[in-house]
Amino acid sequence: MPEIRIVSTRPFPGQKPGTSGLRKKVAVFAQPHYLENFVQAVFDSIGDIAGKTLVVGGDGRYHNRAAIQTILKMAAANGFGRVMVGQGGILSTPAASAVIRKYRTFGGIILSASHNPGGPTEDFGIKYNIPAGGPAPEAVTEAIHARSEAISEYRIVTAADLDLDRPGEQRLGAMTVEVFDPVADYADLMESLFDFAAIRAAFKAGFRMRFDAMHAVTGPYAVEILERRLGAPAGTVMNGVPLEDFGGGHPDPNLVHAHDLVEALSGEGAPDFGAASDGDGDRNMVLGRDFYVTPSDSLAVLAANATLCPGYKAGLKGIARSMPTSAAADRVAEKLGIPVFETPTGWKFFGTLLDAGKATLCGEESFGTGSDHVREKDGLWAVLMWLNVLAARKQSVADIVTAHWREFGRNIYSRHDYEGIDAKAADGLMEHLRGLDLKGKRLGAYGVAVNDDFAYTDPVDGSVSRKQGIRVVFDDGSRIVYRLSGTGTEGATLRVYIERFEPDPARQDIDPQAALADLIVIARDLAEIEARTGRTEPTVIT
Ligand code: G16
Repeated sequence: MPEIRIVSTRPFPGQKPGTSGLRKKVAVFAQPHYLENFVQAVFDSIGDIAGKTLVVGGDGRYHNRAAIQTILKMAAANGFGRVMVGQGGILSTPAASAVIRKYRTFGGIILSASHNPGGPTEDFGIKYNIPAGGPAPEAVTEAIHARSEAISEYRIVTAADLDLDRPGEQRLGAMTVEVFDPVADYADLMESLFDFAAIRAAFKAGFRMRFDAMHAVTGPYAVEILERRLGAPAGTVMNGVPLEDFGGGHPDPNLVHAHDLVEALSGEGAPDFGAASDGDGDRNMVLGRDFYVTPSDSLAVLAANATLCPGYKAGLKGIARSMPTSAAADRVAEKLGIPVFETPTGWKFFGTLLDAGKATLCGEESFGTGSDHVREKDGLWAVLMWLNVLAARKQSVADIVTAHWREFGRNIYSRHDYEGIDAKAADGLMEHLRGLDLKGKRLGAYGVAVNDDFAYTDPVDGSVSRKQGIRVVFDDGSRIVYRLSGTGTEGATLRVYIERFEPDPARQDIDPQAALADLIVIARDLAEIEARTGRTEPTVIT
């Protein structure tokens, strides 16, 4: 039996999970006791773990394997009965959620900093997902944080590292470690939801796509599902080999960072469909030939077409979207006669709605779409749902989205990010906005109908979350929303979300930056962005 060591430690300040877990630079995580303290705080906060099963895996970024070895040794010392580890330490976030649920485990630990870059000088992250498969709700993350501030010791066994590449069972003291295929269960789940025969037939008939895995975790999943099970030609998956530094790129599927894909999808002769996913496989970006689908529109289009997919034939119970996400999905919900829920940013807020059967589809403007099949957003799921819809409707992406606007109207939408700004300046800017009282006032051509800091009461468990973003909603339904990102590791990122509804088909085919120009100026002036941050332009526009 390996020896269980009880190691004295002292709290590290700031082990507070953000929008999705604890994200810091690798050097922070790699310092002695840092990861150990956080993992012990998790184990101390989640109830009786004796003999239970835990799922562990990550997006394969630098430090993934070292962190997994530590977590395994701590899990054994803390009394877990079994740990299921994705082979090679790999497990996409949605696949982890699927496995946690399928095998009725006591939750899982996912190692990822999502779309943030990886490598020795870049980012790392860790989060605990509950037995339902979703990110821990705020009550749990707050308990973990509180525990991390009071911690004085952690438990770990002294043992040799385990072989994470050899499938099957190994022993670590009284605990069993099972190394399993990270792709198979997930691929089976996808096959149960979508019309693989129709998609296969479309590929056979010449339909072409590119999937950019961005050298992140979805490579092996996409090759198995798209190229092997659906018969797409080899080479459909680009950048399919997961690398510890994602090939030096940002594994962030947006128009800036997935530029290879954007290029591949432009011009005559380009493929019919393009998609990309992020570091840990939960985000997605969808493109047609020379056509970008905003995540907000993607949610609305998928909701309107969901019954074309076998897994959603019975219809949707409801739709949930985060507050800054455009109201495009609300118009679909209205037509379908189903409820729509507006939650704070963060997938964790969808969990109670999905568990209670109140919502079937969820989406966020931050390139997140998903359903009640797991409790995380799911990049490849969204890609497959689009493929199913395209195979069933036999129209182009552009035609489907344009027809959607004609039917429902278009919520013209854009997000402007100011990345890496001074944290104090960012806080000052938000405080300035909080101090404004704009209701009833006029800004340019717009009268202000609502001006508040968004607060949310969960309709299932009654929990309240405040300070979730400053809203300026105008009489005609146009909006400006401001929030600070909760996922960055350097300085602060200000996000400004701008939206206007356009019911007139003759005015819908327009560049969003042009259509929103007056609101963009109002948004910059109101927040005094240039004076407070020194920035004249956003770093990323999506
Ligand atoms: C995480 C959360 C999402 C959230 C996103 C953006 O995504 O899971 O629910 O919308 O962060 O958060 P922020 O605007 O605070 O940066 P991911 O893909 O980073 O895990």
